[in-house]
Amino acid sequence: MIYITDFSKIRNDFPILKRKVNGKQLVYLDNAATTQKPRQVIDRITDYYMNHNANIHRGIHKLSEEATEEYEGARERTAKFISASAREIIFTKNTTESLNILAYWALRTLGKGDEVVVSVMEHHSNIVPWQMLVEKGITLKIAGIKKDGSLDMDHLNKLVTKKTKIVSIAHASNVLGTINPIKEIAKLAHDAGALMIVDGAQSVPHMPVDVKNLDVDFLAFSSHKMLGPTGIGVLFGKEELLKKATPFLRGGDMIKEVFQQTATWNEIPWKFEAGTPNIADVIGFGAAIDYLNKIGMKNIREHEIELTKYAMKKLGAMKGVTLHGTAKDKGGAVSFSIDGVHPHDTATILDSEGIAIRSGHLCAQPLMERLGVPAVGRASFYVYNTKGEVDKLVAGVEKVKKTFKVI
Ligand code: C6P
Repeated sequence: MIYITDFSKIRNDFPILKRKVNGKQLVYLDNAATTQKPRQVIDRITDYYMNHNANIHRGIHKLSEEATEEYEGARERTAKFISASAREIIFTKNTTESLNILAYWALRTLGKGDEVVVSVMEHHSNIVPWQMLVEKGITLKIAGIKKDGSLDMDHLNKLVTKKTKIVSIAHASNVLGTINPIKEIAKLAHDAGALMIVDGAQSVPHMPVDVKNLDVDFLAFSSHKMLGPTGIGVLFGKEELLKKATPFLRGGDMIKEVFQQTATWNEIPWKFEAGTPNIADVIGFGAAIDYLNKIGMKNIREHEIELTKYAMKKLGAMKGVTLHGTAKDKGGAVSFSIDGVHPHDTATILDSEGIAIRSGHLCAQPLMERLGVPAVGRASFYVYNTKGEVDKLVAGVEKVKKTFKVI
């Protein structure tokens, strides 16, 4: 187990962190968008293509057996990571696809008079798919937030009724950083007879997440936000629900028997994985999970709390800088505005200093409207970031203020 004091050593595992951008040492603070990859993940993918490449579940030959074993091994590790069983883990393309699979299932099963509840802090991936249901006469209700960016639980309580069939909420906001009380919300949903879906894109990479303890029905997250490759998402679903659900994608590998007009489905989870999957990147994702487990998710959470507190204290003390999202329970995303400066200008000046942040609506336009801003700047942290990098960010923001004469 690596302890918090060893976090500086982690940087050596990430080749990209050595590079320069605009002549300056790269300071990568766009981890909520995607994280960098350690050598261990890159090497695992290379090893797969160099030594084991074959299609899975199909061939009675050594390479196919090895590829299948590695692919299913990654599923086992993913399951353990969130305290689920391997049968409950479906590999998808990303969080967005995972949530769309659920929305398509809801489209087939829900009808007029049914209701779905989300919150105003959702990423577009947890709003736009549910809007498909509105066309069918299903009501989409949006829970509000409080001034500090925490979820308005009183409002949510009022919105969830016997008509509610689905409550779908982000575990952590990609803009505000707010960590929502999912266990409490799941109880609220279940008491009303609704399913609890969680967008875990910004929580699973950053803290221990236990689906059994939270008692959630579905959980979606992405490999690329937790040191793994792009192109891999996860959809966890409780076994009994996955057995009942109709597969959205159909074709090879997801069937048991095919007749001329009908077909029967494979067992879960393979029923939901039609066609040849992204084998190499699932295996790479397995390596990312091994890497995170070595550090320990509790340690990662502690490290990010420390960096976030430090960044919020420093940025929050700067005149003309407004922080968006100051809830007590917060992940490592710090969004801010500088008076009279468009966030794209902020990001451009920071980039000239080698500092990568994200700016824009961050795929959360309803939230921007609620905050009364068109866009924000966002710094987001991960395992390899340091307090020294936060100091560079603060110096960069100072430069932005000077450039735009913000006093
Ligand atoms: N947020 C960000 O910069 P995908 O793109 O499918 O892997 O993840 C979508 C998604 C869903 N929910 C939340 C809370 C998210 O933060 C994201 C991705 C990135 O904030 C890219 S827009």
